[in-house]
Amino acid sequence: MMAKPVLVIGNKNYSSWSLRPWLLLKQFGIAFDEVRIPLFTEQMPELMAEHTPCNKVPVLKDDDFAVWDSLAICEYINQHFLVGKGWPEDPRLMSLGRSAVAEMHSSFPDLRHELPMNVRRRYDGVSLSAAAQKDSDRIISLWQQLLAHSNGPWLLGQFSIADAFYAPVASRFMTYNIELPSELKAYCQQVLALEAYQEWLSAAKAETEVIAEEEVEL
Ligand SMILES: N[C@@H](CCC(=O)N[C@@H](CS)C(=O)NCC(=O)O)C(=O)O
Repeated sequence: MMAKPVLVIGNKNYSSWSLRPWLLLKQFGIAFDEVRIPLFTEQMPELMAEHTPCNKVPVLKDDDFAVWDSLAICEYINQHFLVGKGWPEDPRLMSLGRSAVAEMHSSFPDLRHELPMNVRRRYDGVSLSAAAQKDSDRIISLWQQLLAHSNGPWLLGQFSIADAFYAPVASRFMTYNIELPSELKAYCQQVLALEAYQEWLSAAKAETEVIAEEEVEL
């Protein structure tokens, strides 16, 4: 029997990068083991060195082969475990999805900085800087474009890598109660209602670590 892949992740409450491949594997019913490494602790470098020289989660281990970086991992999962089902078949829809995922990977620094993922908390009355508001507005128009093109209910029609990639944003929008057009609020609620997301949330609630820099004080 082939060994299950192993996903090395960080704290479920805070690690937005880890959530992406974890959700993709769960949504597609791929069996895997997970190793959780507490972020920003003294033991993290030593624990990580066992898996990769890159001191960052997530990392996917397939036998003794390691892939790091959430985007590379999702593409590896797509090729090796999902026979391409991580993307829609329609080439244009797939390219739109790839553009959206690349944009998520390389953009929105102000939103990420001001609204760290914190799945177990709920805030009211957060005010965004102009730069973070611009990031948020861009994500809103991007989601609207994808949903209009695909007809939903997921960003590219069926659940895909794009939804896994934007799940941490959906989580942030809900955590910080960000005002959204009604159809996008419904999209975020749909992400949070996934059984897999609920499993992640329960585990996050059971975690005891608090990373002060990731906790927004109003
Ligand atoms: N671009 C990387 C970013 C990974 C990343 O920054 N991971 C954070 C946790 S969410 C981390 O491991 N930080 C530890 C550190 O920087 O020492 C990816 O997509 O996987």
